[in-house]
Amino acid sequence: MNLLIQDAGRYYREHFGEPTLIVRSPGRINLIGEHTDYNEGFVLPASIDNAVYVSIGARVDDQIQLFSVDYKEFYKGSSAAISVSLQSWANYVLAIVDVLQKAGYHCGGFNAVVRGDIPIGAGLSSSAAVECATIFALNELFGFKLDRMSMVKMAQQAENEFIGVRCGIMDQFASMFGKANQVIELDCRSLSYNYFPFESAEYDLLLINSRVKHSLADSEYNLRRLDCEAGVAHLQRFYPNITSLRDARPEHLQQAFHSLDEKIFQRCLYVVEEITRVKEACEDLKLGDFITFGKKMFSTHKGLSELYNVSCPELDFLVHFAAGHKDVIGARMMGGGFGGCTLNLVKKEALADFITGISEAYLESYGVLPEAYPVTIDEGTAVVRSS
Ligand code: GAF
Repeated sequence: MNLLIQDAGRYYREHFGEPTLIVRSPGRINLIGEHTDYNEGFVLPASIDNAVYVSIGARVDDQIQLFSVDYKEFYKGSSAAISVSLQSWANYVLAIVDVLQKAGYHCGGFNAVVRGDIPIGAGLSSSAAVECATIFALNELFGFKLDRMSMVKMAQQAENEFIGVRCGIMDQFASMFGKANQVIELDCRSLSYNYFPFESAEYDLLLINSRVKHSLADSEYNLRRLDCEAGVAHLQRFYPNITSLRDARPEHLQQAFHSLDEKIFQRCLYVVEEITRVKEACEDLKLGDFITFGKKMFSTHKGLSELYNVSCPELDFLVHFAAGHKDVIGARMMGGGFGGCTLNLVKKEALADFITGISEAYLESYGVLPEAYPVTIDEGTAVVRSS
């Protein structure tokens, strides 16, 4: 059995007795479509084999008692009085209890143990995984009968309101709806989606962790959202039918540009171009045209770095190195930005050589050895053990 499931069960037994169930929720990658989700665009995520495990059981009182195996810390509080904790890891569980209760789903007391192997701050959505595991586990434990999409929306709301990050829906959606070996093309406006296999005999996906820890709660993420909203408000003066950047074309931006702030224009241009790029990139992948797809990854990085300004020197260095390697056909920063991982599309037989080369170069420039994780696309949120 998976060692992390064992840990989640073992620590639960040590502190609380026998758990009722253990839920697994994965982290995610996103092949293309960055900062498009909250602009009602398209994204192409997939759930991965790194995950969070939550073992859980009900209590007779209204207490919430949590133990984090990774932080080696307890949290104790009452489900009747949820407030933000100084223990940041616990807040992702509390955020879910808060959103459930505000929606009328009463949570009794419960014990839970949290264990995971998603690198924190690496842009792989460890926080969304904790939220999804918690809401899935509480839904089972207290019989709320919520469907997956409702849980995704509530987990996003928990992140927006309790944690204070105005994230889009992608991360919680990917963690909840992922399928082994499948990527998900999600329309963030209609929330319609379809799966298709990511299959290549020639290329592998590889994550390189810059080990620069990003924090989405840092105001920059929320500021980008405000910039997009300012752009839409401005465009609406010329084009009343534009309700989000999904509706805008580069020509609209050019037309409105004479009176639009340069920075806002650049932010909007990136988003508008990226939304189109995702649609085209999905077609490339469906046709098995990895070379064209890879070129789009580089274009996305350029836009994120130069127009949307969410990269950092370390991520730019990693992408630049990848671009100069003959067996890497695509690379870009991934996720919210300001640190975390790059995603690389690399010839299978060149993986080892690329990892050695990029590690040595990065170490020499930044004094830090980056981490390399070959990507395995795995199942989304599920109960992995019940009593
Ligand atoms: C973070 C957010 F949580 C997502 O909603 C998404 O906006 C992403 O950054 C950028 O594409 O992961």
